[in-house]
Amino acid sequence: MTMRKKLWDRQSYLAVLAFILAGMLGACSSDSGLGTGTQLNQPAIAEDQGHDHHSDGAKEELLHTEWSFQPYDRLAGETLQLELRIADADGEPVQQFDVNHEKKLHLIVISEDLSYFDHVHPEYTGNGLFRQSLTLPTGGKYKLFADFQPTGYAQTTASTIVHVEGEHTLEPVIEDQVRVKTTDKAAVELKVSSLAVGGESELTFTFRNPKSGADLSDLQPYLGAIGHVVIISEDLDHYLHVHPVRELGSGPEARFATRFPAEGMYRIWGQFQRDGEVFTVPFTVKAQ
Ligand SMILES: [Cu+2]
Repeated sequence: MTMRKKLWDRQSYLAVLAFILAGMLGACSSDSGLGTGTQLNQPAIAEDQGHDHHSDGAKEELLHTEWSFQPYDRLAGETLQLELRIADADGEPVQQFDVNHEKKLHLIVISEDLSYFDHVHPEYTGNGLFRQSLTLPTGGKYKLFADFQPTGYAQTTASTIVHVEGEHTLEPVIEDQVRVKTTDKAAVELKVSSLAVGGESELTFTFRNPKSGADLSDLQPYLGAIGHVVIISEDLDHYLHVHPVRELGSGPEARFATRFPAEGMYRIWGQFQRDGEVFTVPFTVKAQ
C-alpha cells in the first residue's frame, strides 16, 4: 500500500502533458499520471484524427491539457473529482471557449470493454478550468474524451486514461446481428450505408413506438440537435467525428455521417430525447 501510495503521489506531481494540435480536428494528449507511469511521456493516444502533425502551411497552435483526479486512490463506486485544465502554447490558461451544441465542453467516459458509457458536461469555473464529479461503477481502465473549441482555435478532442481499483470483468465486444435496440422510449433501428474503411458512411436511425411499432415523429431536440452520436473503436484509439446530415428534426428518421478510419469493431452510441427524457442506444458494428 505504501508503495502504491508513493506512486500515486509521485504521479500527481508530474506535470501533465497533453499536447493538442488545435490546427486540426484531432488532438493528442498524453496520460496524466494515471495508473501507469509508462504512459506519462507518450503523447498521442487518439490515433485517428490528424496524427500527422503537419498541416501544410496552416498555423499550428499547441494547447496543453492537464487532467487530475481526486482522490489519488481511485476506487470503483466512489465519487472522483475531475479537474481539467486547458492552457495555450505559452502555458497560459485558455479563457474563452465557444459553445457547441449548447455546451463549452462535452466529456465522454467509456470503459475499456465499451460496456460503460457516460456523456456529461463539466462545469466551467473560468481560467481554463473545468470540473466534473464522476462515479465509475467497476474497476479497470476507462478512457475519457473531452470535446471543446477554445475561441479562435479548431474543434479539439483531448483524451486520457484513468485506472480504477475494484473488481471487473470484461464483456466481449460482439457485432450486432440485428440492429434494433428497444428502450421504453423507442425501438430504434440503425442502418449503416457502408462499413467500408475510409469511405463516407451514413447512419440512419429510425424510431418506432416500442409497443405499437408505429413510426415516431415526436422526438425532441437534445443539445440543440436531433440527437448526439458517439462512435469509438474497440481499442479505444479512434473517437469518430459524427455530423448530423440535418441538424434538426423530430423523426421518424435521424441521419448522421461519419467515416471509419480503420478495420475493426466500433460501438455507436446514439442519444436522443423524447417525453423530456434522454435515452441512449448502443450498437456494435464491424468496419472492414
Ligand atoms: Cu455533450
